[in-house]
Amino acid sequence: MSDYALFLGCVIPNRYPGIEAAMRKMAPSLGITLYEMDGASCCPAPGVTRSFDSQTWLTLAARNICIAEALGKNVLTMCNGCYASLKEANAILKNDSAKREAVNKVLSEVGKRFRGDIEVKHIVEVLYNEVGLEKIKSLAKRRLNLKAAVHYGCHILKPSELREWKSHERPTFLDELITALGMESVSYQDKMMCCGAGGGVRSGVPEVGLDMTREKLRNIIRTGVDVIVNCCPLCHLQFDRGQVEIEQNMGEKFRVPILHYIQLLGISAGLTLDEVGAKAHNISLETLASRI
Ligand code: 9S8
Ligand code: 9S8
Ligand code: COM
Repeated sequence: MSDYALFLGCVIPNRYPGIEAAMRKMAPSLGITLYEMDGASCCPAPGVTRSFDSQTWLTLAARNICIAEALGKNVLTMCNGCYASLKEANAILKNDSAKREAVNKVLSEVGKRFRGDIEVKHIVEVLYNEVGLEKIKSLAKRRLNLKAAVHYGCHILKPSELREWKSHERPTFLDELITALGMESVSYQDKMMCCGAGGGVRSGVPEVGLDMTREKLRNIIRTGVDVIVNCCPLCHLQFDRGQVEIEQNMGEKFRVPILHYIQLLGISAGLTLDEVGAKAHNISLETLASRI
């Protein structure tokens, strides 16, 4: 049994509550007990806040980490961006006493102090390294006759010195998690390319972001997949909502269903499309209904 403090971030509770629902419903069978991080804020988003003011970024991230420290639990996140902020801030604060003291001076005003005694983990990391592929296979009750295109996203892989994956250029962990469910994971051109949303691009220069998303979608669609699987709610948003935006603004229609891996695992273990939050998706999951 592993205990984790669940860090939701912003996009999951506000846009895709089904990702949280799938996580909570799957936790018992994964041997995970979740604890609530009351009072947690935005992580804050690494590619945005950190780029503007790294001191503010570090302090806000430290405040969130303190909530998990008070629970005495490691942090579990389902978002690449939240993983990046909290994992990197945690490493900086553990190793740099001057930065730690500066942050703690501010945190003392709200009665908090960074101690440095917990770890930050991504759900995919926990599934691959701790739960393990054999256990995942045993949970896959439904045989999903689906072909998937995996999108890793940037922050789950880089910076490589703070990520323990075997390869950061040609990773396979997410593909292996897919094939463990009896599905096929295809290779496609520029698989490791950014979705187009990160670093504030989705908000600041949406046409640039959508141009990148369209390129990825074109490369993916050529392989004839049924679904795009991600492990980051911002990538999820960019591919899901982005398809509607591309159709409206660029006149190109794709309509490929998008699933976060924890939703896919949930469906494979017997959850309904409704239970993993299908209604919140812009691109209907109905095409999957007949295949599962
Ligand atoms: S929180 Fe606020 S904007 Fe976001 S989802 Fe993930 S990155 Fe952290
Ligand atoms: S890719 Fe590039 S920066 Fe990031 S992780 Fe999630 S959003 Fe999509
Ligand atoms: C991407 C997060 S997951 S951010 O937009 O780069 O901050």
